[in-house]
Amino acid sequence: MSFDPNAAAAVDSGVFGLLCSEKESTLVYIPVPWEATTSYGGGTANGPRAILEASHQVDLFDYEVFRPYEPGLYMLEESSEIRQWNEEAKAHARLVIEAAGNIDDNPELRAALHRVNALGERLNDSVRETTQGLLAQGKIAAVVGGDHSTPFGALQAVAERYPSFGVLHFDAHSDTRQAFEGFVWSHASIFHNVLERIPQVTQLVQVGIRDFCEEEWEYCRSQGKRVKVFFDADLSQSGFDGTPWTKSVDYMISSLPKDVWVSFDIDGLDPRFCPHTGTPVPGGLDFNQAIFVISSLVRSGRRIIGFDLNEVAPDPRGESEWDANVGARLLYKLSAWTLVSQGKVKLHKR
Ligand SMILES: [Mn+2]
Repeated sequence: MSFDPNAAAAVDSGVFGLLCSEKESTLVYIPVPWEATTSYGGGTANGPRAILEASHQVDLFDYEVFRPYEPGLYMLEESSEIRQWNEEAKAHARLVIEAAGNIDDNPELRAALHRVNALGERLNDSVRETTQGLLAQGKIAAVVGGDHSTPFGALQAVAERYPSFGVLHFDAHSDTRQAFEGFVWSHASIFHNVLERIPQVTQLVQVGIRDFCEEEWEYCRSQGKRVKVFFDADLSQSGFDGTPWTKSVDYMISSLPKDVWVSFDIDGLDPRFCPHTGTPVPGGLDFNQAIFVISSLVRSGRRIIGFDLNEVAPDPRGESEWDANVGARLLYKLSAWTLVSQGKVKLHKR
C-alpha cells in the first residue's frame, strides 16, 4: 500500500497515521505510562495511548512547516514492564499519601515509600537507557508521559552528549519541591531533581507558572540567574498593559543558550485545553501563544535537542477525546519545530 499524506489514517498505521518504521524515523517518541505519585486526579498513564489514537486525526500538512512528517516520526511500543511498575508503585504510594506524612513510626509505610522511590529509580534507568539507544543511532528522542516525573532519565541521557543546555518549561506548577510527600521522584519534584542532579542544565526558563509554594519560590530564587520564572500573572498583566506577546516571548527566549530541551506540561495551557489533567489551575497560556514561543525559539536560531510532553489525561469516562486531541496536535507542533531546528526539515517560505 502506498502512503498518501492527504488521506485519512489507516487503522493499523502508526503515530499520525504514518507507515514508517522505527529504523526509518528521525524522531522517536518514548511512551511512558507512569503516574505513580499522582496525588490528585489521575489517568496520565493512559496519556500516550490516547495521544497515539488521537494523532490519527491530525492533518499531516502543517501550515507553518509544510511537511514535518517527511523525516519520519515513530512511537515505540509501550513497555508492559513500566505499566507493571506503575501499578505496583501507585498502590504503595496511595498508602503513603493517605497517611499524610505520618509514616516515621510505621515500618510498613516506610517500606512502601522506599519501594515507590526504588521503582521511580528503575523507571528513570529505563527511560535513560531507551533514550541513550536512540541518541546513539543519531535519532531525536521525545518522551510522551505519563506524569511530569517521566522525562528525568531522558534529560540524563541528553546531558551525556551536551555539556551545557537550557530547559524551556511550560507548566502551571513550578515542580521544584524537594521530595514531595516523601517521594524523591515525584511529578512535583522534577525540576528540583534536574537542577540538583544534572549540572549540564545551565538555564531553566519556566513559563505559565501560577501554582507554587513558598519553598519553591525560595528555591527558585536561590538558584539566581540559573532559573528564570515567567509567572502567568506577570505575563497576563503585561498583556493588559499592552505589551505585545512577541515582546514577552523575545524576553523569555533571550536567556536560553543555543541548545534547549523543551518540557511541556499540558497544564501550562488554559485548562479548557486539558480539562482532565491531574492538577488543573485557572489561567494559563492559549494554544497559539504556546506554539508561538516554540516557533520563536527555533526562529531565533536555537536548537531543540529533544522534548517531553506530559500530564495529558484522557477523559476517564471515555466520552470526550478532547484532551488527547489537543495533546496530539501539540505533539505534532513540538515535533515539527524540533525537526526544523535540527535542519531535518526545511521551513517553508510562504
Ligand atoms: Mn509539571
